[in-house]
Formats: sequence, C-alpha cells, structure tokens
Amino acid sequence: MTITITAFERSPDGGQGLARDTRVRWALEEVGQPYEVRLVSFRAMKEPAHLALHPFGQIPTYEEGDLALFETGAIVFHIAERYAGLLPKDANARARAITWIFAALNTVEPPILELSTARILESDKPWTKERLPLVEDRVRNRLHQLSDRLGDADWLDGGFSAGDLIMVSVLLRLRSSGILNEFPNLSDYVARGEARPAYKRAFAAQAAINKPPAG
Ligand code: GTB
Repeated sequence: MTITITAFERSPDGGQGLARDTRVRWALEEVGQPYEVRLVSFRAMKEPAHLALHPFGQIPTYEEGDLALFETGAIVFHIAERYAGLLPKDANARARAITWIFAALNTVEPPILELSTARILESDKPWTKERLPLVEDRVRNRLHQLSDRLGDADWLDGGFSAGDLIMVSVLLRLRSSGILNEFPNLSDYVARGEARPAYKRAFAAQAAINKPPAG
C-alpha cells in the first residue's frame, strides 16, 4: 500500500531538516518503507482538503490506504508498530522505548519549543532579554537530567529505537542555540543519530526540496 506524507512546499528552515516531516521520513527510512510526499503551501494547509487530514492545519500528515494520521509522535509510533526495526520485540523493552517517545515529546520538547518561541517569535519584545536566561535554564535543567540518564550509553535503552529517533529529532532543534554543546554526551548522541544511513537519506530528501539553489 502506498504511503503518502505531507511536507512544506518550502520549509522556512531552508533545508536544515527541522520541520517535522523529517522525523517521519527518518522512521520510514529506518523500516525500509518507500513513501511519496505531497508538498503543501501554508495557504493550502488551512484549506478544507488538508484540514480534513489535519484538524490544526499543519504538516506532516500520513496516509496509507484508508488510514489517515496526523501528529508526528502518533505517526512514528504507528510506523514502529506496523513495521519491524524501531521497537524491540520484548514487551517490557518495547514499553520502555514507547515511554521515551512520550518523554521526548511531552517532557523534553516543551522547554525547547519555548526557547525557539522566545528567540524567534518574541525577539523584538522588551521583556525578552530578561526572560531568555530563564527559558534557557529550563532547557539546561532538562538536558542535565537527560544527560545523566544517557551517561556513556549509545542509546537511551539498549538498541536504537523510535524513542531515540524522536529524542534526537527534538534535540536537533537546539543546535543553533549552542546549548547542546554544553552536554558532550548529548551532542555525541545526536551525532550518532545523524550518522545513521536512514537519517542521512531522510535529510537529503527534504533538503532536495528546501535548499535554496546554489549561486
Ligand atoms: N504537534 C505537531 C506534530 O508533532 O506533528 C506539530 C506539527 C507542527 O508544528 N507542524 C508545523 C506546521 O505545519 C511544521 S513543523 N506549521 C505550520 C502552521 O502551523 O501553520 C514545525 C517547524 C516549522 C519550521 C521550522 N523551521 O523553519 O525551522 C521548524 C519546525
């Protein structure tokens, strides 16, 4: 059955792989499933055809036969459940890997998104200069905890899983802030994720659409 996902017609990040279709592409590459991409403009995202797939008018979405999904976490979880390669077989190890998906999205990502909002959308506000250090420290607190848990392991719980895929994707959004470099084991963890052939294919596929032409 053909899998079709949606992605930005042109991502505002110019091909850095930060838009969330990259997470879905990466998951599909890890499990070896081919997929098609329907590119949507910001305007089309808010029109009825897309809203029928995604009630909040965003990307990515996922279609497979008569199944239509939205929310990256749910999509990656579905891919990991349906195709082998992203979740361990052992029931307890599987439950722990799923826990890391939720931890990445519900506990680690919120302060990181808050930081992006403060740095990008609120940069011109008079109170941002005073607030930014507080927001950065909230991110640091989470990273300290995550760094302590990861220790010198390669991945969060045994072999690479969907939990690592989402966690690495979440941490990647921090790169431009420089904060990730304060935690060498987390920087190395992210680099291990980026070095995976499946990530490289996913990154290259989105970059091919979004990178501004050279010259
Ligand atoms: N919770 C949803 C999920 O995980 O799927 C959030 C989806 C989401 O935020 N989608 C964004 C979107 O469609 C694109 S990924 N935005 C358009 C809109 O809301 O109108 C978020 C994103 C966008 C841009 C960058 N960037 O340029 O660096 C990074 C991440």
